[in-house]
Parts: sequence; C-alpha cells; structure tokens
Amino acid sequence: MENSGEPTIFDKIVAKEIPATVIYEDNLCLAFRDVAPQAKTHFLVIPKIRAGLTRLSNAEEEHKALLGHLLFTAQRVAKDEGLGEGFRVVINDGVQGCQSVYHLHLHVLGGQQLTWPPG
Ligand code: D5M
Repeated sequence: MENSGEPTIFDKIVAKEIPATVIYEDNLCLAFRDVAPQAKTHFLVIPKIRAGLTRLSNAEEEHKALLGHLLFTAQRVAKDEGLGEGFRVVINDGVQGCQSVYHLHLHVLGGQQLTWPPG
C-alpha cells in the first residue's frame, strides 16, 4: 500500500540500516540483489532519494533525468553481471501492477532463458 512518506525498506537499505547485497552504487542510485529472486540473476535499481517517486506513475518532468539514469544503470550493471545474452527490466506500478514497495525500483532479471508473457 502506498504510504504518506514513511521510510520504506529501500530507504533503510540506502541508509545502511538494514543489510543488502549491493552490487553498484553512485551518487544517485543503488543496485542490490532482490531478496526473493525470480530468475537466476535478479537485482533492483533504486533512486537513493525517493523525491516523490513512490511509483513510476508519480513521475514528473523533474524526474526525467533520474529515470534515464536508472535505466542506463540497469543495462550497465546487467552487463557487469554477465547478462550479455539478454535480460528483462520490469517496473511494477500500483496495485494492478503488483507493486509492493512504494519506492520506485527497476527489476532486472536474467541469467536464464525467460518466457513471455508475464502473468
Ligand atoms: O517488488 C519489491 C521487491 O523488493 C520484491 O521482489 C522483493 C524485494 N525486496 C523486498 N525487501 C527486500 C530487501 N530487504 N532486500 C532486497 N530485496 C527486497 P515490487 O515490484 O514492489 O513487487
């Protein structure tokens, strides 16, 4: 459920208050392994500062550069993770999109042959 600005579990990961397996970090974003992997390789890319981006559909003009950075980072870390044969980037948005953590995050899945369509 979307909250009113309470820290999310991802804010706590950024603040290093709870552990995560971080595989990439820069001044704007963090990539870490998903705790419940849905593919052989499954990591998340999140903005360090939520800045209103609880979900993709809250994006405003001011977020365009950050959104580009997150997507660029997703493919860069995917390559570093050895996903040269391909991978999938997913953003779950809202209830019907099965979003559970209301801090924007890109799922990157790969390391195996994926199927289509998703459920
Ligand atoms: O996906 C939220 C994702 O976040 C889901 O795949 C599990 C993952 N998750 C939740 N807590 C953690 C921690 N503590 N570390 C790593 N990964 C975590 P959604 O798109 O919102 O359904």
